[in-house]
Amino acid sequence: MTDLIQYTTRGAVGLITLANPPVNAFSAAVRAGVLEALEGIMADDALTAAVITGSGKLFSGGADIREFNTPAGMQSPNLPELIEKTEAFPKPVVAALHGTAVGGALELSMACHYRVAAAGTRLGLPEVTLGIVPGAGGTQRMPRLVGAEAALDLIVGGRPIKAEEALELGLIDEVVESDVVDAAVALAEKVAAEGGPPRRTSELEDRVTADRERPEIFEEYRKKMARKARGLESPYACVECIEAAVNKPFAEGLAFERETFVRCVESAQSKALQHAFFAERESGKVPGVTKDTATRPIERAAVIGGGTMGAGITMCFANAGIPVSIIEVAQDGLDRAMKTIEGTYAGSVNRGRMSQDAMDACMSLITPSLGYDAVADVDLVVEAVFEDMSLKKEIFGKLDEICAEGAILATNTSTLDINEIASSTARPESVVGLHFFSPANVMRLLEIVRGEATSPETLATAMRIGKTLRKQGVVVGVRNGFVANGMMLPYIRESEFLVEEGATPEQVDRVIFEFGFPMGPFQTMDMAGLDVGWRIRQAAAATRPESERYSPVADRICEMGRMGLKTKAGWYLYEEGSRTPVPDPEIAAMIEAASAEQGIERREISDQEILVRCLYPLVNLGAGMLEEGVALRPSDIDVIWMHGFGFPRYQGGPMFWADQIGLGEVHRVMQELYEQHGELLQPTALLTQLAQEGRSFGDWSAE
Ligand code: T1G
Repeated sequence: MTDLIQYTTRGAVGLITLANPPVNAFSAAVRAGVLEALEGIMADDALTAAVITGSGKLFSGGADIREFNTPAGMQSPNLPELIEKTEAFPKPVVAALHGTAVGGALELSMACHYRVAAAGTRLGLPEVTLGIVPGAGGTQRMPRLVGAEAALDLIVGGRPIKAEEALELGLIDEVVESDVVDAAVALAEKVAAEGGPPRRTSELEDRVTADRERPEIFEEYRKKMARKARGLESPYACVECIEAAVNKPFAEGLAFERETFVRCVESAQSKALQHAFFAERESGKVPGVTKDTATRPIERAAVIGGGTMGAGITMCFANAGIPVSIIEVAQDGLDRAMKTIEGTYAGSVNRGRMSQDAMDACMSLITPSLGYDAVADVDLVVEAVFEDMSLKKEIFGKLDEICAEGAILATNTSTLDINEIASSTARPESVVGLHFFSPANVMRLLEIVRGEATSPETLATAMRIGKTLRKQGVVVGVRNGFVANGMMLPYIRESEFLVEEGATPEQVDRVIFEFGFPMGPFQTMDMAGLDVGWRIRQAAAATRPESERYSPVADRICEMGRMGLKTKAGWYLYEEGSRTPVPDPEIAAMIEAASAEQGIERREISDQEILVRCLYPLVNLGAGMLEEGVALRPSDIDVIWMHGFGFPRYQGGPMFWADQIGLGEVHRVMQELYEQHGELLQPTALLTQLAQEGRSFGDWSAE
């Protein structure tokens, strides 16, 4: 037997323990080990039952995703075979669940005859998030245990539920506060003593028989899920499998599920979603920082600046249960900040997203403070004042004097040089960038900016606090705009050039929306506020080469006082209380005038050209950042764009998406654009090199 399975007996019960760290994934060896152990229990007349459990912090994270589309993934016994043999086992099999039991792990549990879970165990079928369907009977057994409607929520939603809710639904049989293995052994002995055939889930027909009378639930669910499932295939595949569970005999439903799983797991969407899964985890691996790198405990924090960002960042700490002071220099600013925070929480309570108690608990963790005394005993300060280097340096100088030794000083700057800010302190090794994205209490992306002097300990602490704040942290280097906003520049610039050349803002936005973004560039800019970009362009004006093409349209919109949604006018018009963008003939006329001024003859522009003009330069610049070392790996750039700007996850992020097209083609088009539109679109050396060598970003690494 493999050492990935531990086996022992408890009285007349054979106890099988999964021992495949870190998540007890059902690799080929684990599957073979479980089957071998079951066969041993079958052959031993002294044993009357079996219990399956997991070692470490969880039961199991399910099938081994790294084995997808590999021979190991299909190596017998594959998961469906193991699950079928478990359910057919002649002696009672009880699952003892703790921590997390998801995917194939929950599928195996549903094929066990009984399920006991420790309180708080998370149970779910997240396969839809990987672009597949549960492929080991989950879509057939779940409806038989909890009914089709609950099964739809669990399988199409893909989110785990706690054991207590699972018990109410009928998914499990017991929730225990005591030792879950002891409880499972006791239940196994009890069931064995009662005799009779084990309770097989596939034979439970009451729920599906009742659901067969209500075919409308599936159409109603398809309507309900449409917005969130936009562009996705696997949510609809999940619904079809659950429908099959209700309308077909078990064996036929299982066969339908299997062929649906095979179709999905080989799909481009699933490959992209699997890439996204591993990319998010890879981003936590940073040169010079290991699992053994010491980190500093962050028990108290402070935020400097009570503007939109400062208020949002303050909420991040409160939401994570960390006491936090928010500091402003004037009472009215502080009052405004607290009003913003209270209003945001109240909005969540009104929408039912948060309980009043939870809001009160968060508010109790937030201390408004005038002046800097509050930073004397905190472990981490995040500066979030507006983008002025001299002000930031003055603040960091003060923080350096007042903060305790070892406190980490972070800046939320989105464009300024961390190294220069650090130079205003005597502790540059404790200075790091924590670049949040607006709204900071919602957006998951956190760019962790590593300065030249930032110590591994400071960086490791920043990465850990990012996880504590439930952010998707990505470590980036120092560059104007770092990676996220830096790559936004060509995306926005080309979209503005396109409307001067003949497209309309609404056409560009439609193309990008249809590609899978939540909204296009013009609507995005209106939502974020046009003044942000305007200030950045004004700051950069002095250094912009005369020869460089520049679109004056955005500046002219700002000069009219149109700052986007917040002024009900920007690139679009907005009616009172509405966020729906309405094309404005005045802007269309202004764009046409700008085209004429610049001698640009407007032309019909295809959707494909719009897509390529907006996204290929973004990929090209990403390659440049890899060359510069500002981004550690292509998949980090994918994570940044998925979590920072809503790049559709089922496209895998810009670099993965470009790989699927082929860098030879991307380079060919970039070369054409360069010849047509000038040096801003020159292919970077890395893109050129990879294209010439027939390689992909996926097989490039900085080493
Ligand atoms: N397969 C392979 N590796 C996995 C894995 C999995 N299922 N889950 C996690 N890992 C790796 C992960 O890449 C990381 O690796 C390490 O384990 C720790 O992960 C037939 C076919 C279980 C809640 O979708 O949700 O079953 O970076 O940092 O925060 O229907 O991992 O250390 O090298 O996330 O403690 C369905 C995916 C599979 C669950 C634990 N299962 N995993 O969270 O650890 S498809 C999932 C998770 C399936 C059947 C189908 C989480 C976790 P490294 P981590 P964590």
